[in-house]
Amino acid sequence: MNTECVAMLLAGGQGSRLGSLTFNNAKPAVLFGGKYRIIDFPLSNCMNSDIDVVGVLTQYRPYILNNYISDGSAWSLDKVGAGVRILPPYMGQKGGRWYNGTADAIYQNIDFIDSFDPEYVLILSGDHIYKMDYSNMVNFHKQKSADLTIAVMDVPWDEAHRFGIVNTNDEKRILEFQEKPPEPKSNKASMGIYVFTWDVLRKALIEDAENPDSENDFGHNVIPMLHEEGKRIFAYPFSGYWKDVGTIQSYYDANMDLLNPACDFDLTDRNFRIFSNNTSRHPQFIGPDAVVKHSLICDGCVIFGSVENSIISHDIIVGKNTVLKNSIVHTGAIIEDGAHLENCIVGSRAYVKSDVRLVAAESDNPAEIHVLNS
Ligand code: ADQ
Ligand code: ADP
Repeated sequence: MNTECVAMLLAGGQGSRLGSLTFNNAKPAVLFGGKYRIIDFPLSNCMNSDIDVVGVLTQYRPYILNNYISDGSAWSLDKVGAGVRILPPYMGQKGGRWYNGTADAIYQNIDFIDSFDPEYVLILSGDHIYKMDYSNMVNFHKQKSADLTIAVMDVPWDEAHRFGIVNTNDEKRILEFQEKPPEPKSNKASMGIYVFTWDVLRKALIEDAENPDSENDFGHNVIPMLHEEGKRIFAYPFSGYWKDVGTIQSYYDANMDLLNPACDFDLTDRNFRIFSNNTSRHPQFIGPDAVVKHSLICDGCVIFGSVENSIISHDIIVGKNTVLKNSIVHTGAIIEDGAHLENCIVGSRAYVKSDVRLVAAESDNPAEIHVLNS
């Protein structure tokens, strides 16, 4: 069992920018690419990186997420004494409280991490779509004798203000770190993926918790504090596909990337598979007059109409003479005969009546992607 590095997956943010997709569901449990949920990506990455212990920090509407993670076997995270553990906020002898910032969520679970006596702790987010072998990042951290390693990648300059921004020297040591600066000095962005030497992080979390002025957030507080203390902080460059799907627009775009042949995000790579925990369903049924083009269609669907450039999750009924184009449909939705949807996201169990015609403009404006929910 590998306990040299323990992963902690931050899955507790409310995800309010995903609107109705997170009304009754935590962001990491939102469906993605038809058969997946967002959390499949970090969990599968852990599996592909030989990480055996993953703590999942939840607090916002965790029911579907808990149910979905189950015993972790879908991602081979079910070894005796290790595996995936859901860590909600809890009551102790001194009382209990909700997690404040991201650093507080880890602080409240120091005992959990200590019980594995790890050398390193990997901090992950539950809202990123990417494939990464974390063992390469841990090796980089060791080679640099780092206290903290932050995965970074170049982002478009006009988006840089949404991220933690770093400046490095030739050895990739971080000389400057600014969390979401209004006027970024570089476009090298933190991906919110950190490898910490546990001793260093443990002390930093305690110090941060004792500071009444801190918001207990990694980006705003803990990383700047370690930087000021002169700790060895390095940037691990990542160049593959990575998308933070925190907004409806980025969520829609990342889904559509799966249908874009020019996009280099490949879910068919057998050497780096993404796993999901799906129940068994009947094979999809494509009716006699159905037209299905350039789409992902999952099990349990019954399709009579026309589906083009769309992602259709499980257990969906698409009636006769319907048109579904450039759209994403979540589990259990029913689209009645004759409905017409273009550039839409249809939420789980939505019922779209036959007279519905929603054709959102193909534009970069998220407001124009309709989200229908039940
Ligand atoms: P943000 O994405 O803005 O920036 P944040 O909103 O704090 O960071 O969320 C990080 C993750 O932690 C999310 O998965 C969220 O759901 C979860 N989370 C938030 N609060 C939590 C809590 N109290 N308990 C448990 N989980 C919680 C961060 C970095 C930036 C970096 C971007 C990259 O701060 O520097 O550029 O990620 O996306
Ligand atoms: P899958 O079976 O592919 O994992 P589902 O969407 O069918 O995905 O749901 C997974 C689990 O979450 C099921 O047990 C289901 O009953 C539950 N679930 C899904 N959506 C809701 C919801 N809106 N409210 C309560 N439970 C839900």
